[in-house]
Amino acid sequence: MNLPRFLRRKRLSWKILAIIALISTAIYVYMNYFNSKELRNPNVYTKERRKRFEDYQVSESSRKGPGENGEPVILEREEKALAASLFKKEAFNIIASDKISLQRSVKDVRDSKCKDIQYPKKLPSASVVIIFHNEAWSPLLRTAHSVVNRSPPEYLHEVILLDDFSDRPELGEKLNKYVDETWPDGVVRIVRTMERSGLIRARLAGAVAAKGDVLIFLDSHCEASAGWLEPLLGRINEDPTAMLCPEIDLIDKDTLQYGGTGSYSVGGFWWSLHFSWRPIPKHEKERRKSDVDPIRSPTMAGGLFAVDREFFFKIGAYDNGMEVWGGENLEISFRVWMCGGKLEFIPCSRVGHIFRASHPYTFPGNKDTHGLNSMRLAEVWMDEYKRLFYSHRRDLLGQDYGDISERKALREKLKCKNFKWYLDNVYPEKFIPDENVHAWGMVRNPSSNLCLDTLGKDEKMTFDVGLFSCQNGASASEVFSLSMENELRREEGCMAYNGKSGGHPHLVNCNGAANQKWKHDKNTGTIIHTESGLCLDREKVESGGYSMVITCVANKDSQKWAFEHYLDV
Ligand code: LR7
Ligand code: MN
Repeated sequence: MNLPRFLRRKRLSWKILAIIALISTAIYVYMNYFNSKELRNPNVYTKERRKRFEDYQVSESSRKGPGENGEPVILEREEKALAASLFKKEAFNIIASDKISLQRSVKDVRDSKCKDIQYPKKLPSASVVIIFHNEAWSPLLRTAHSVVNRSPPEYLHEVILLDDFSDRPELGEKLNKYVDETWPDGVVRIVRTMERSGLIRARLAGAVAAKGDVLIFLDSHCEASAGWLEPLLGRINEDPTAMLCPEIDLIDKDTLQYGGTGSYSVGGFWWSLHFSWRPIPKHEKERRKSDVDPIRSPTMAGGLFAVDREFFFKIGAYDNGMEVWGGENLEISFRVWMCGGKLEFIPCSRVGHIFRASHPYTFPGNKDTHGLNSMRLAEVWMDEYKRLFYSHRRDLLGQDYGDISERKALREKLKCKNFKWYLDNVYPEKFIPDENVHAWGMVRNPSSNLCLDTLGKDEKMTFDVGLFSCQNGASASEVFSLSMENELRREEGCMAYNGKSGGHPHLVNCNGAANQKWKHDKNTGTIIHTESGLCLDREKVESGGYSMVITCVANKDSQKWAFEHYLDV
């Protein structure tokens, strides 16, 4: 054979090994030192970052100044006046916020058991995406600092400040300079959209730019608190199909107090497709073994969540046809459950959020973006149950919600389960006003053509139930159901009565109590309050007044009622 001379020598195998070792070392050095930004889970961080992180933890307890330890800020008289004049623009107390250090300490409000949990040393890395449109300087940067200060650097791949086309001057060059000077190692970087994208497409842009294994989205007025990151990464490490929310603590919009009262609630929704908080249901309490276990939730509030990056894209990221604000939170919640994932709240991960009084930004074209976005989600995900959304939003019928064919194709491709499955399995306690009830619809007193009506009252409050001229299905405020438990109810509120004869029934949260039970006789038309034996009556009320409960009198016109629909007799 015609091999080169050196290969014919005796110690041939040693030489080959040496060459292989040399090449591997070169590749290793190259990957780590020249190309680290491109690695998926590099776990490469500088000693300086580690030291800065440790120093912050040590110094945190001794910090002094306004708002430290999450305390409320008390303003002087002139400052108060200034804050009040700026409240309209910012929808929170910007003066108080500006007085607080961008790196303030907050109370550790976690359950003490959280500190005993051991997480694996090697965890996926996180890209934290903070989207903003014209956010005020101090809350925006306090969000970024809180993330860097309280995330072990080995797990924090990067923080992306995703600017959705802001035009406040300080968010341009000044912000670039601040970020470069504060985080010279590049752990925080700014990405800007080229046009106003709305929060949904802004998050998409952030997700596309992110390189970490896990995406964590935050609003731009948050504060991540001690140990917030590991529980999220630990759980995704166990199950990459789990989409996770931290417990959201309240940062008071007036005093900036960090109120660590994370409510341990879960997310629900109203049929009008607004998000709601609700107590953890019994079946979920029973399923969990400890207070610090993940809590399964039917929906999320929307702004603060962690998800495996690949899984996020696999299940369809977001609907990029949604504009500005609203609806994306329920869309992603329904979708993650229906398409094979799960949604959980993580009690040991706590992040504060400033709940503002209104939206401190414009809605281009003055569109009802919540309404139109919700139409898109109802059409794609809710099957026949979209009827219940439209019964609240008849005004939307016939409006142009754009093209949803891609989203429908996505649902096909992923072979997602249907909405009934979601209701039955994920949210079995959700009341469906027109299914599995004795009767539903308008509750009409035929002789007056008056109907029971909430008169548009806020149903999270207690109020007397009214009467109004029957709107023949045009108004969701006249839809009541006679449930299988013999409640006269709305979505969450039940008609209760505890006064003496002649008092008004009122709507309160359904709780199964005896004073919330009614008996309806379809033939005589009576609705009798079971506990008191008195009858629902419309006597002496004008349109817009209240219904009453008084002594029953046989065959009395003002005590006759008919439901619009009867499902059983
Ligand atoms: O056009 C816009 N572009 C943006 O980048 C409009 C907004 N934004 C940014 C904005 O700067 C902010 O950082 O998007 C973020 C969310 O906007 P907010 O803070 O005005 O929303 P919100 O807190 O009132 O509303 C909640 O519901 C929204 C529905 O679309 C979003 O999902 C928000 O993220 C969500 N916030 C939370 O879930 C925080 C916890 C609230 C609770 C309960
Ligand atoms: Mn917000």
